[in-house]
Amino acid sequence: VHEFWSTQPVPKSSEVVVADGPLHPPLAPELIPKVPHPLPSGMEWCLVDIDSPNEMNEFHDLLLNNYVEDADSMFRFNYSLEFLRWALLPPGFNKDWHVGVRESATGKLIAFISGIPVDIMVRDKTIRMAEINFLCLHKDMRSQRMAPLLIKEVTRRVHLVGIFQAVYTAGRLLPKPVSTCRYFHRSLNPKKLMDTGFSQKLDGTQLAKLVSSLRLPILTSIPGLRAMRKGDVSQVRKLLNRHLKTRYDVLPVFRTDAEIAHWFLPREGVITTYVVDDAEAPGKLSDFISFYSLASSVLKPAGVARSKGAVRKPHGVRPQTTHATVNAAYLFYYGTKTDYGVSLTEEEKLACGGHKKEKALVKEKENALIGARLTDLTRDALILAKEAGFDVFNCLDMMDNAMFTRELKFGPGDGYLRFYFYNYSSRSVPAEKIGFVML
Ligand code: EN5
Repeated sequence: VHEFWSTQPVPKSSEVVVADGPLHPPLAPELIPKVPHPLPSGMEWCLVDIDSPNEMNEFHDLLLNNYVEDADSMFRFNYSLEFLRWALLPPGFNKDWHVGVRESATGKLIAFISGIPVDIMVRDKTIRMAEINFLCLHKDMRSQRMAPLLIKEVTRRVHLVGIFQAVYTAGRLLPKPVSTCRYFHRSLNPKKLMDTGFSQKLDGTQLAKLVSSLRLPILTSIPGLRAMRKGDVSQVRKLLNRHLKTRYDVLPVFRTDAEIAHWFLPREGVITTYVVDDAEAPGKLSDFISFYSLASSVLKPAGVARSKGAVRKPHGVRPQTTHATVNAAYLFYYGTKTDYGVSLTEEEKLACGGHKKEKALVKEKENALIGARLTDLTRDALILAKEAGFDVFNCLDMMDNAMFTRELKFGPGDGYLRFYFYNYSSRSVPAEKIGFVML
């Protein structure tokens, strides 16, 4: 069934993985081709120079018209130019991993795939990987078996620097996910979400009820919450690495302050990070939370007639304003120290009667504290996102997110995100143990 994937080092769909490890060992240099895989005639490989405004416009355009859509083709991701620069130029990036395909006759960019380097910890092992993203084929080039060529070519370029594992995500089911996460959405602008078909149609009374149930405080609640700045970088690094390592089974390792500065220092319209600067110890951070900005183009506004007379407006419903995009904030990483030094009272210890039970009770207390803190942090993030004009706040059921989604009125979406490794077979990981966010 999988003409391509059955030839690749990934687990079969039917397989139940019981031990972790590479599917093949590192390749000897002489086994790695030194020149690109051939393309069908009339097409050629190119690099997309992320620093070239012209080439970036071409790349942006390709994604704008041809990248990922929801299952009903109502929305398409609309990554901004500044976002793409942020995503593709982290410290240690490799320009050879920004791979394009052009039509020889016209020079038109018709396909793209990218990788960036990342250290991923899978349970107790840390593995240097390529993080593959933005695989995109022009709609006119679909079903020509081009995606396998792009994947093989980026794989070759990753092999050339001595990296033999990769991580990627897709909405689709391929062989074989290490984890499946579901999208959750929290409306900030219910009227616009309804008008664009992002959320369910409601009548006036129902909408009024919904709007009032979704009302948020005007002001954030956590004392000392402020935008992250340069001087916070090394504390955020420690807070984040420790949070990820203590809570999850699959996580990135942030090795340098430069990486943290890149991924977290606020960039207008791209990434927002807030830290909690403790009032009792000014300058000592206790928590942080971040979200990135990713709009979706509205492809088929719900209830708006596209051609004259095609749809009759229901009686009493005024013509709807059309919206070109839905502006979404996506939860990125967070970290908190609230669980530091949780211990049991003498009373609790006595009631436990056993080391194992004591450990379980400590975990339980930590979870309760973390859950309450993350709820407060994320509620403040919702307030900030609404204030900044976002229409919806999205997250997955990964990390500790299930601890606050219900209370903060997130609801499940119709989309899933599956996590995959290339040349690494891993036992499956429950969504709440995934600590790695892909853009
Ligand atoms: C590259 N790394 O399906 C791969 N989005 O739920 C990326 N649904 O927005 C792959 N269909 O549920 C990404 N509204 C895969 C995801 C592709 C995009 C996608 C889904 C995620 C989505 C929306 C719109 C559905 C439109 C019809 C959705 C319901 C919102 C409602 C708000 C209030 C609370 C309940 C849910």
